[in-house]
Amino acid sequence: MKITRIEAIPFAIPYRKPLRFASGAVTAAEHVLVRVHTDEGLIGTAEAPPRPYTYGETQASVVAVIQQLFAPAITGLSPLDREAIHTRLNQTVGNPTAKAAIDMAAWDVIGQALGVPVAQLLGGYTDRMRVAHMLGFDEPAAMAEEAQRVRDAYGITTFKIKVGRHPVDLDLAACRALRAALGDTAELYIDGNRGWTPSEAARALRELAGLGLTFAEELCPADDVLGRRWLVSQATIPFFADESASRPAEITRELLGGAATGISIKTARTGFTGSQRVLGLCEGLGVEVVMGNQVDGQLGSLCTAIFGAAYELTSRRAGELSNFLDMSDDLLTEPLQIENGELRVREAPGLGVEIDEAKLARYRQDR
Ligand code: MUC
Ligand code: MG
Repeated sequence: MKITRIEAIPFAIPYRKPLRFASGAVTAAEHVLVRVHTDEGLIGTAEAPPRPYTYGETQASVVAVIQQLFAPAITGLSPLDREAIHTRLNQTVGNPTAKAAIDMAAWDVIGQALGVPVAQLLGGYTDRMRVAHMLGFDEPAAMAEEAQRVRDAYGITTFKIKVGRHPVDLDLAACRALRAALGDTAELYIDGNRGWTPSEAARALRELAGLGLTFAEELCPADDVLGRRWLVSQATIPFFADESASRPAEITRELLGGAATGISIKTARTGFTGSQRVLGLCEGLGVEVVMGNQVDGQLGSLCTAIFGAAYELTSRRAGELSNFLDMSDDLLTEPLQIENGELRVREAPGLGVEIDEAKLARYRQDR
């Protein structure tokens, strides 16, 4: 079986409620649908969510790099030749979500060809993940109200609170409001998207010490090299690296340098193949992981759940799988369902998804 062509289709679906965080905001899912076609007629599908403020990619750059560089580089290879595919893709630096979408679409083809769901091909640990919901910037009372609504509607009891604002006290008030509204049994953690200085972050962690937060993520930039080590050395909860450490070498540097004690794995940027390497590295180093969300749509969220469900280590924590709930629509014929705080992977071969062509025609940006 050979790859014959790769489609990169830009589409835009508005969010009902924009997600705001310290490094940016998402008001519409301006993503790219990637389709890997083969000479056997199988088509693999995945989505790339460009995040200019995180990786420098845009919707137009994802389409261009796939059309101009990646498709010509890997056409003619078998989807099974993942090492050859990645060696060729990595001749171009950067462009993580474009590479990841091609990787996951190739795995979709492999699963379909073998008649096996990708979660089983990857590891087959379980068939579901617990879901964590991400709360973007808002007034403390509104954030608490949203969390209660999501808990009551979907059974979700783990929440990631976006912080990194100024004044810092606004975020501290939001964290306290959430704990008061949700009670002691809810699991809460914070993500600063590099918004604070190390000293602001240190003060925030001290003030939040009694709140029972599970961990903190990217409170200050990794480029504050000594400041971040100073912060992590005094933190009494794990400090997770997300956007500062996505490639294995970056992860090794941050962990061994004392600038992080846990790692967020995002299939949106490392696909399945790269995420396997990241997971193995974290396992070998004895480091905790969380399945993170790149503000993915349903297809991307399902990919996160598929990888997370495949392994024991990634299944320990709730995965960030619910951003799609705020989108006004999506492309899958069969929408994802979150029930009792869990998202199940599918039993069909590959990723188990079908694209609604009428919706794609409506939301695509290139016609
Ligand atoms: C996250 O965990 O940081 C927001 C920006 C981004 O790149 O990912 C999201 C969520
Ligand atoms: Mg993050």
